[in-house]
Amino acid sequence: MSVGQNIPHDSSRGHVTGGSVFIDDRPLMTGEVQVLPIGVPAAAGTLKSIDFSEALKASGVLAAFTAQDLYHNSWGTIVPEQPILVADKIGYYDEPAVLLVGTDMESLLRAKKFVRFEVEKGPAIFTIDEAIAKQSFIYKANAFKVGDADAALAKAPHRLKGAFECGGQEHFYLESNACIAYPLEDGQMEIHASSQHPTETQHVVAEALGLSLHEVVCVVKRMGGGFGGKESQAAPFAAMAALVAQKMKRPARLCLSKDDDMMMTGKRHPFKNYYEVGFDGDGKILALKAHLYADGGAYADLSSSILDRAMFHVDGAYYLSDAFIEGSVVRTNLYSNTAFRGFGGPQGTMTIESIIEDIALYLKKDSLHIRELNCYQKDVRNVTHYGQNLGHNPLPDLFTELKKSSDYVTRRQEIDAFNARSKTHVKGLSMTATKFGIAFTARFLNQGNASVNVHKDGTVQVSTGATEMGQGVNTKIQQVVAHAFGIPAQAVKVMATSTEKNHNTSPTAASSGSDINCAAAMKAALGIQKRLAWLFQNILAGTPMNDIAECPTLDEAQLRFDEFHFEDKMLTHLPSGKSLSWEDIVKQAYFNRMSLGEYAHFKTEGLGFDKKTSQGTPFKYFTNGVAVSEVQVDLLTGEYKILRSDILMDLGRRINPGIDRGQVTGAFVQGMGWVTSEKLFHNKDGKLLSHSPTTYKIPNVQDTPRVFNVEFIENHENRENVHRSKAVGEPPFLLGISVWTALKDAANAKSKGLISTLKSPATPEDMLLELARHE
Ligand code: MTE
Ligand code: QUE
Ligand code: MOS
Repeated sequence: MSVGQNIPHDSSRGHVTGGSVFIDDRPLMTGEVQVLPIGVPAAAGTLKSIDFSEALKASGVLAAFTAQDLYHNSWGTIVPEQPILVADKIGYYDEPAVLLVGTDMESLLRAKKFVRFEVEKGPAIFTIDEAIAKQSFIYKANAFKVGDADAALAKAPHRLKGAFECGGQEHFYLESNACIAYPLEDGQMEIHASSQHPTETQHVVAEALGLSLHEVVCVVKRMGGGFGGKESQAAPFAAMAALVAQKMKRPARLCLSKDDDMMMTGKRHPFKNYYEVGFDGDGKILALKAHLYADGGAYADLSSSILDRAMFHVDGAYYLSDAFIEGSVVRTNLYSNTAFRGFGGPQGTMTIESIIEDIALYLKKDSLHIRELNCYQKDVRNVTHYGQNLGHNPLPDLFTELKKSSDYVTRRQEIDAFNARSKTHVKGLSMTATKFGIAFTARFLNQGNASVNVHKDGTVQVSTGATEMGQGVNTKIQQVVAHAFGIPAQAVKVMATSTEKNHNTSPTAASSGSDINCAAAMKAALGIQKRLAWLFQNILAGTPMNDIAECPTLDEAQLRFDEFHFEDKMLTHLPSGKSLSWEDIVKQAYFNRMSLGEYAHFKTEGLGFDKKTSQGTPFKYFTNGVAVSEVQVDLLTGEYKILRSDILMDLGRRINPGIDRGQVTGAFVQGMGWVTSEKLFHNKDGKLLSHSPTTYKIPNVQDTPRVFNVEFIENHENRENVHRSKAVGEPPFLLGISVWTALKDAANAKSKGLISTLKSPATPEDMLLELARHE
């Protein structure tokens, strides 16, 4: 019974002993070269020429390559418009333009300063409002429409109009983008990359080098974190390394420094969302009109899908009867923004959570009252603004239970008393929710494949398209396969991901990596289980080995599969109670010349969304949770502490409770960092200034909630997914928003009627400025 157990992450030992191999831990090959990409020193305009002649004379430098050396110089997951290396038009400051190649990184870093760029600077756009004014757009979404928002707004007793703004976020994975390209025979190429999307890496490398897909293999053992940042943007760096490997016929290693990675790669999309909301005197939302603007940066990347997901999540946990939601992605002269845990969901949901705090202040009511009043219900008010029925909806129960277990009502009273009394501090309290749609909204991505091989000694190797980035997908796959065969988890190894074994795979993303790949692996395992059951059925019937026919399909009814049970390293025939050990049945299958390997393809059923009408079922199911955070702000400095956060989530029946707990706490803290201390600064030329941990502040252990309670509800109703589990990777990120709404609640406690203008992130400095508005 491996499923449901807290077995350790398959790399936990390796990560703490140093045994885990990341890209730059791979041993140096004879003749291997190092690659250093160098970015242009301007955010917009034209690159006229690059002079690297002096750099080439430096010791240790072997070569330099530019856009002209590539067979094909554009890539892009959705729109192929981004250069791998700048050819002429410049998109953003520090955009890679030249590859310096040498024997070692020290030499390359010394030689870097001798590279000269001739640039004709052009006008640059750095903000969403500038981009709107100049009509600089990448994508406009079809509007989402339900009811009649204009009429409902006109009739609403109260209206608020405003703009909600949130900033970008650096992924801050511990392993920067990294890859090594090994040239093989006949011009083939083997890429080892830190990538969430080996298939796209294979694709971009092949195209850039003028190869076909069958001439390129991409292998991913693991990542030192991805968080969405290595979904699309790992690929161009692999193409750079592969270009060098192809030209020099030597292995080429490209491992970015933290600073270069931060300057060159995209981040979470900043959003500025204009809205008008109508509500009644009790706080019931009657209408919402919104236009979401995402800052896509210089290129399209995944921005259109990210905007879509923001528009799908603008309801948060709250029913909208009449809504009109528009969305646009603007083009600016900043690094191209990309996938980041939540994929637009946080930016959408935070808008309505912010609006609810405003309504509460306006009506002088507790924000939790407004939330409970508007929360999606079970039988009525349970259809989203895009027409999907929520099905089994635990949200009302989650609110009720957390309100009780966190002692919300009493603490609110205590906080009110504290705020009336204290001259030096102000406290805030707020509960927010997550209702995260599980599935790629791009329907074709909801597929995967797996192969399961049982070896003669009964141990098992599994290969899928899932990539391990710390989230524990390998451990979950290991558990479901071990469970299927009734063998210990240690008897199953999940192998490195490779496009040679699993092809045409989707990125490990949208929180559905574990769902899809566990399902594919279980399907493959089932094929083997059936053959073993068939064999045992024949053995029990006394069929001579030579006469055992091919295993029939279940429909042919000769195999009574449900009479067989795999558990405790035994295959048991339930009616007779007879059993054979796992090792024995495997050996017998081998000697009887039966296949002990299986490949399976899985696709998520039941998805259908019509882009024209913006109605349908984009998601398989939803993962829900609620969190309540309490903060204390110093009125003199704006500095704050998170005194307590309580989380309650519905993850169905968890495959690995410990791993899921880690995902919940990790995502919450990452979300909290986004809304509090993680702020990106650029100079007037658009160069990123906050490009290292000294200038970019992620949460550390003292910043996390002083009291931190994480609990789960029992839910055995999720029949949609593997062993009734629910996806966990991204949904709890949105619960970090409760820290920001609590900060807003604290500032609102000092408001004399002014509606908050607090933006996200709310750094201590921002808190001080917001408090000063109310003096
Ligand atoms: N957890 C760790 N430790 N490291 C990561 O990079 N990425 C997150 C989440 N949890 C990430 C993580 C993101 S953005 C996604 S989409 C999911 O994991 C992907 O994995 P899954 O689909 O298997 O849950
Ligand atoms: C969530 C995601 C992704 C998504 C949609 C989601 C994602 C992703 C894509 C995507 C969309 C169009 C493409 C493509 C990928 O959509 O990660 O190749 O053509 O890559 O709801 O996480
Ligand atoms: Mo996660 S942002 O879908 O890689």
